[in-house]
Amino acid sequence: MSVVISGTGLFTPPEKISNDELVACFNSYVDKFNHDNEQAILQGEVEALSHSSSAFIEKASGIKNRYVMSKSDILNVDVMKPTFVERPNNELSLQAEIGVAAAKQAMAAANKTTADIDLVIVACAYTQRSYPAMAIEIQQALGCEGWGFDMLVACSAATFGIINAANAIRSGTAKTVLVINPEILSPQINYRDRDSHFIFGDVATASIIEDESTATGEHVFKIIAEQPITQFSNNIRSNIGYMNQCSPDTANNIDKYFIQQGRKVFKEVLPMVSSLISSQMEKVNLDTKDIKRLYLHQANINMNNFIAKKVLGREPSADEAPIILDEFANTSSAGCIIALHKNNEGFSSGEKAVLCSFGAGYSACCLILEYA
Ligand code: CO8
Repeated sequence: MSVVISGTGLFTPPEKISNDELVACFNSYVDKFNHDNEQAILQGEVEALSHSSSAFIEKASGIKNRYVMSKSDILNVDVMKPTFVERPNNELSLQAEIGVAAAKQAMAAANKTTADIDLVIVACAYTQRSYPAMAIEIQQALGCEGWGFDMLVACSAATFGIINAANAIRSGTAKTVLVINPEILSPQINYRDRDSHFIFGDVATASIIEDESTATGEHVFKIIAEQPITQFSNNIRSNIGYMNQCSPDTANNIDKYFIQQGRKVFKEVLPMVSSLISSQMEKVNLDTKDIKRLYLHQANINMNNFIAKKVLGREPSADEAPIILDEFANTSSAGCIIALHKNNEGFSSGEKAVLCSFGAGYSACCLILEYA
């Protein structure tokens, strides 16, 4: 049996924020903070804040823009977070809504109807609530039978989700699986933190996973090798969670937002990912010249160029290691799926690609794909 990815979908949020817009708001906040704390700063009791810069953001990360589900209050210096009207229980949740939009595209690309789907996996960095599962809400919204569950593995959720889907197909508990990555990340960003205010955007992606014998999509990728790995690290962490309300003194501290030691992550994750990809290529006897394209997790352009150079043994071209960071920013688990979705043309049967995620946990996952 060969399991394939037979279709993908991408939901792009309605609003976008350029680096210049984000930096203008951040710098207004900094000026206000420094003005309001002028005396304390002069007396050395409070540290003055520094401006952010679009040039730094683009050079350090490759990010020029990000899409968000709710823009206006992110750029309101008195709020600096997205605001959403809470929906009643009888309305589709926001996260389910964007998941459904991406799922419909993936099903159309794979020539599948809701009657074909017998497992829905929602795999992402955060779910809007713990239960009922987002996957079960989406299953009902689409009208699918079978079963569904949610799983969280931060930036590696999509690839871990695809592996879970493949294993369900191999074990016979499902035939055609919808893996959805509705990443609403803007609520977890500390927009008052210069080091991280620019990193993330919102998006949703989806993939159809099935046995090769039933696949009729235009672009079908066979999974010929796969390996997830994890290794505990506090270098990317958020302490947000359902128990926060039980510790009211610390419930709103900044550790409840996304926090990372970016340099350490860079240094520790690079060798982990390079050796993971090499080991999977070895498993199926592939050489650097055999890889046509690398669909890498999209956190940082310099990181991706480094990994692609290591895997290919030369500077990667834009076609060999597509970057979507400039338009979408870091979209956690969805990043490598966006790269695949937007760059699935130009393959001949038998050509190989690498789909690889890496991120918080640490977690990483490499799939070697063969164009069917
Ligand atoms: N504007 C101007 N200057 C700045 C800014 C800014 N916005 N930010 C920092 N600087 C300054 C710093 O203060 C520093 O100054 P100095 O040298 O005087 O100390 C200088 O610029 C350099 O700072 P850094 O060393 O931090 O800059 P880097 O070149 O390392 O770039 C990055 C920072 C872009 C964060 C980079 O380290 C990076 O991308 N690292 C890898 C991160 C990564 O891969 N993370 C994993 C992905 S996250 C993930 O897994 C998802 C988690 C779950 C989702 C969460 C949703 C919210």
